[in-house]
Amino acid sequence: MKLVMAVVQGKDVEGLMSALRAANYRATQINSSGGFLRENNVTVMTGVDDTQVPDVFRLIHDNCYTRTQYVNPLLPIMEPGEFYMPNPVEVQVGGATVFVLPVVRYERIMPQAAGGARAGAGA
Ligand code: 2BA
Repeated sequence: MKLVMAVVQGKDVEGLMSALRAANYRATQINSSGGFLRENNVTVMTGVDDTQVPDVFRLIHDNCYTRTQYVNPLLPIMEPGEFYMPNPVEVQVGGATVFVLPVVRYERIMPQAAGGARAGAGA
């Protein structure tokens, strides 16, 4: 089994999650942000059989798009009276940054409450 972790742009996450659901993959999304742009992105985690990894990559490929963003570089150290005109730098972000990790153990722990009642359901 493998854990596929994909860092995707927020604009693409709904499409990707719908495609994963439609193909019967379980997935979890975690809000994250990139260390470079400091903008919100989303990390999608899905645990799948080894043989399903290429299919998950296909769904990511089909639903995540490359976009151009502009970053303002950090201000340089300036002498009094110096003038600095920031020059935004263009960067290409995504489709997706994907990591594939081996899973040592996968378990869904689903104990039933005593007597079949739902825990915390009240008296
Ligand atoms: P960010 O760190 O905000 O990076 C956004 C985009 O800025 C990157 O797009 C890349 O085009 C550019 N960039 C990042 N670091 C740079 C640097 N030191 N110098 C010049 N340009 C730089 P992507 O490569 O598509 O990455 C999108 C997001 O994926 C990243 O957002 C980050 O959240 C995640 N990511 C990328 N590589 C990663 C890695 N090795 N480990 C963990 N997360 C990663």
